[in-house]
Amino acid sequence: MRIDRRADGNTDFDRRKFVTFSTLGLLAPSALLAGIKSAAPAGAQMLQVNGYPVNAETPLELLTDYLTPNELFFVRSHWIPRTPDAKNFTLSVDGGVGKPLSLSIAQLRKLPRTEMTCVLQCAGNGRALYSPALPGVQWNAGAVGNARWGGLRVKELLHIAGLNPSGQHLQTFGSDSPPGKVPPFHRSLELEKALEDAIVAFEMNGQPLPVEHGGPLRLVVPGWAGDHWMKWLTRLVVSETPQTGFYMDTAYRYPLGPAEPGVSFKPEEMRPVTELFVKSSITTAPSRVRLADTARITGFALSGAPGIARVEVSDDDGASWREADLDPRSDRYSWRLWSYRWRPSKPGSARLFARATDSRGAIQPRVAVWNQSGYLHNAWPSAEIEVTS
Ligand SMILES: Nc1nc2c(c(=O)[nH]1)N[C@H]1C(S)=C(S)[C@@H](COP(=O)(O)O)O[C@H]1N2
Ligand SMILES: [Mo]
Repeated sequence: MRIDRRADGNTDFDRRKFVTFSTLGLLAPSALLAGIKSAAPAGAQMLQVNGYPVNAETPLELLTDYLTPNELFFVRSHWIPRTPDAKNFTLSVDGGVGKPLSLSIAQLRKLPRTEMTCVLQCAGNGRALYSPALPGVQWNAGAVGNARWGGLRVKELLHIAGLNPSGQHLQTFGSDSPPGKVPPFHRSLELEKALEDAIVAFEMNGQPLPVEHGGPLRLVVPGWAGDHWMKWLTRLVVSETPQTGFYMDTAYRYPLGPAEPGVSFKPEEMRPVTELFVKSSITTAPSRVRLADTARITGFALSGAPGIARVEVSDDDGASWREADLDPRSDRYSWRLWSYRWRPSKPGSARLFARATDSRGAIQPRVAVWNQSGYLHNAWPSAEIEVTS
């Protein structure tokens, strides 16, 4: 991805360059296409959902690798990032700590390292699939990816800083600044979760964290929706209170009670979106198969629970289910690839549904629970296959 380096040393996306990027020489310059490079299949491209800032999802048929290539990984940025040079960059840790810290990437790299493979999914992934339609970025099912994140445990960092016992929340700040009076994307999460397994990551799939994914440093919050994964992370503040502001008090909240179109909830009748809901997606399925043959269907499954127990496929509208094969590769909170060989029993058009069950026994529902912000869509995916004789 091409980055425009400004004279003031700030790194900025140049949208025109970004959307017409083409190392493969295969992509027609178009304001609606964001190209990709190297690791991705020739001709592959991402779908830019809107023009400003950059929100690009990955077509499902490209999400077939255990690790999603960095260049294909969906991008969700509220504002054009303004990140300091990695050279001048520091992460500060302050608030309820005995010894406030200010650390460069080189210093962070010298501390005990950790790596973790986990899934990153936008809370709004699948919003476009809700009916009635909802405002917000119209994601289909591709605002999700699975990567190996390298960095340092938040727990380690806070141990070095000397955590005060009164801390309850970790406030997180990124360096992107919105235009005019628009509220900044500042967030916090419970300190308990941050200490459990969050990491500050400077690597993604063995490469320095790309700037569009928050480089030089971002938060990784395993099992939780993407809005907690602060990009261009510059400051962590231990606090007794959560962060306030639009992105905490109004956005990224999920209704406590049953939601339906026309019923709206006040912020206090909602709770923050945290853990992902159990979900499978179908990435490949043939559109036709001969009656005498079998059809191979593949996909991935994920959850906010640590692990997927099973994925099943039904060809009779959910009346009966058969287990798909799970790929052996997995990590706590990674996605799980699956595949299924379907043997048709009669000619005509068939619809196959998939559903996942996680390690806590939660089963993916047929219909996603509608909510006014269109978060955490997880209805059964389906594929239509024409059986010919
Ligand atoms: N500083 C900052 N961090 C951010 C965002 C942002 O706009 N600014 N977007 C968040 C949202 S809503 C998501 S889904 C993820 C997307 O991460 P990605 O672009 O690497 O896929 O980053 C999160 N972190
Ligand atoms: Mo998101």
